[in-house]
Amino acid sequence: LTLERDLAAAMAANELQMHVQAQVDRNARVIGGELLMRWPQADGGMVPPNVFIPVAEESGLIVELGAWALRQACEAVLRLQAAGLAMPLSVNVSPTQFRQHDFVEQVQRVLADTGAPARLLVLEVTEGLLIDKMDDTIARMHQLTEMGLRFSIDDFGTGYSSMAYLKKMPLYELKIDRSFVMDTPEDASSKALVQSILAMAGHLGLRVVAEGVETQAQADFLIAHDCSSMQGYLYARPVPLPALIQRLQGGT
Ligand code: G
Ligand code: G
Ligand code: MN
Ligand code: NA
Repeated sequence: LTLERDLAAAMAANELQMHVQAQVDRNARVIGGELLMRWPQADGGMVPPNVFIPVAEESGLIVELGAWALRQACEAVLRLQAAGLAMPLSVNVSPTQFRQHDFVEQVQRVLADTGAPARLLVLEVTEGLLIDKMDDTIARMHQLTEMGLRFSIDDFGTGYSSMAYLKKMPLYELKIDRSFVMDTPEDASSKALVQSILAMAGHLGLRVVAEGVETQAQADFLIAHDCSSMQGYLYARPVPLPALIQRLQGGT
């Protein structure tokens, strides 16, 4: 309850931040990024999102927080574009946010308000979105896709849903969960899972982002199996947007 109250206060005081973690291609060139929310504390620490996002989900604060995140994403896209670095950015959309009756209108409004191009926004959703009202969810995804937005399945392989949804949903990309990437290339079953996901995505014409890439051996394995892009500490940590722009412009 204290956390919930503090989060609401932090949001009202404009204390939350969005960091961006670069995504790279097989040549380690930055081709996009994921926006990740940060809640800095007065003592210099951070409350991690895996602590406060669930609180926000339960209290309903996620609706306001998610709308803010979407606006931040549009503004980040525009700032990159203005710096001559146009590239798609991904933003996490929680199931509660996606299920708001006016979610499509919210997205329309923020695109109109900011002037951000829809084609540079990728919405990351999880398999949890498909637990109920799958037909409504898919219809809504089609509406957003027609507006130019693209969808990515986050934490792919960790949910309980049937893979039948892969045929029905208008998807752009899968993100291989860090828990699978972590144990490659040493662990035989992780290797087999990652290779299978990459092969399946290839057959379905989906891009794949591998998450949590920390070692060159992991990267080499992923590249050898045609993974389209990588995200992880090996390449970049989540940083404030100006730091990413500086890195890309300065070549540092
Ligand atoms: O940023 P990590 O850096 O710790 O993120 C942890 C978790 O929090 C991830 O599962 C991520 O998807 C989620 N998360 C981070 N930022 C956001 C956000 O803006 N919205 C939602 N819904 N989840 C987020
Ligand atoms: O939205 P999602 O669950 O995919 O959030 C990505 C999470 O993974 C964030 O918490 C981000 O800070 C974290 N992360 C990104 N790269 C790495 C990495 O290389 N190693 C580890 N351990 N975590 C990472
Ligand atoms: Mn994500
Ligand atoms: Na993930």
